[in-house]
This record gives sequence, structure tokens and C-alpha cells, in this order.
Amino acid sequence: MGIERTFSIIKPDGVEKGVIGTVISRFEAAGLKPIAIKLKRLSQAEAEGFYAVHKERPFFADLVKFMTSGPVVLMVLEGEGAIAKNREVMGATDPKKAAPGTIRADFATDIEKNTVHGSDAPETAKVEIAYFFPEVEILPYEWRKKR
Ligand code: IDP
Ligand code: MG
Repeated sequence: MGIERTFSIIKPDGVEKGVIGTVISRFEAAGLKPIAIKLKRLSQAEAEGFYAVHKERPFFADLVKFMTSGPVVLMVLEGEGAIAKNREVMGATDPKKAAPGTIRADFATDIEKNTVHGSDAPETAKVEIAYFFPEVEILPYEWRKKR
């Protein structure tokens, strides 16, 4: 599988619940290294564009409203098999179905306010990272060892 990059969001409910540090700790403990981080309040257009694949779904308008309701933490995570690993640490979309000890099982409010987003495949990871982070804002782990 090799070293991958994936895109992660701590959603407004996670920021509001005060679990930014806890969520990042769980990623780090799982070998997922943040290589870009920013706190941002998404605009309506940014949220609609980000979730464009879901625009026909009945929950789309509510989801956009929720995602723009407060600041979010946007991150690029790097690690061995990072895309699948992140999904594993996050847990299932619906917290009632999420495995014990996952972020969503422990912190999500419901199927919408589910604390974190994570890319679901290499192609979506690439698109989602580029949507929020120009390459110059990403600091791959290997680079940090160099002066
Ligand atoms: P994922 O975040 O686990 O990949 P997706 O199916 O891609 O799940 O859905 C994107 C987001 O849309 C979810 O994380 C959740 O916030 C919201 N969502 C998904 N399904 C529902 C639903 O049935 N009702 C309300 N919101 C939903
Ligand atoms: Mg998804």
C-alpha cells in the first residue's frame, strides 16, 4: 500500500465539543501524521462544492447548513495506508453502527453531526486535499528532518 495522504475534517460539532486535541491524538496514535492543518469557517459555496457528490441526496441542504455552522479543522494526514486507516479510526458514518473506541462512536451526536470527515479512496483524497490546500502548504514528514 505504501505511504498515502488523506484528507480529514474535524466538523463543527467536534470543534464545539472541544475534542480537537483528542481527535488529533487518536490519529497520531494510529500512525497518521498531520502534514497540513488549518482552522476555517467554511462558506456556503465551499461546503456545497466539497459535498457536490451528495447534492441529490435528501440530507444535502442540512449537511451544508451544519458544515457552515461553525469553524472546522481541515487537515492532511500522512501514513502507511492512511486512507483506510483514517476510516477505521473514524468509525462508521452512523455512530450507532460505529465500532466501540472509534471517534464517531465516542463523540458523534448523530449520523449528520458525526465529528469527522475522511476521504474514502485515493482519487477523492487527491481532489479533497487540493480543494483546501495548495501544495506549498503541505509539509511531508520526510521534509521535517531536513534543514
Ligand atoms: P462518510 O462521511 O462516512 O464518508 P457519506 O455517506 O460520504 O459518509 O456522507 C457524508 C456526510 O453526510 C456524513 O458524514 C454525514 O455528515 C452526512 N450524512 C450521511 N448520511 C446521512 C443521513 O442519512 N442523514 C443525515 N446526514 C447524513
Ligand atoms: Mg464520504
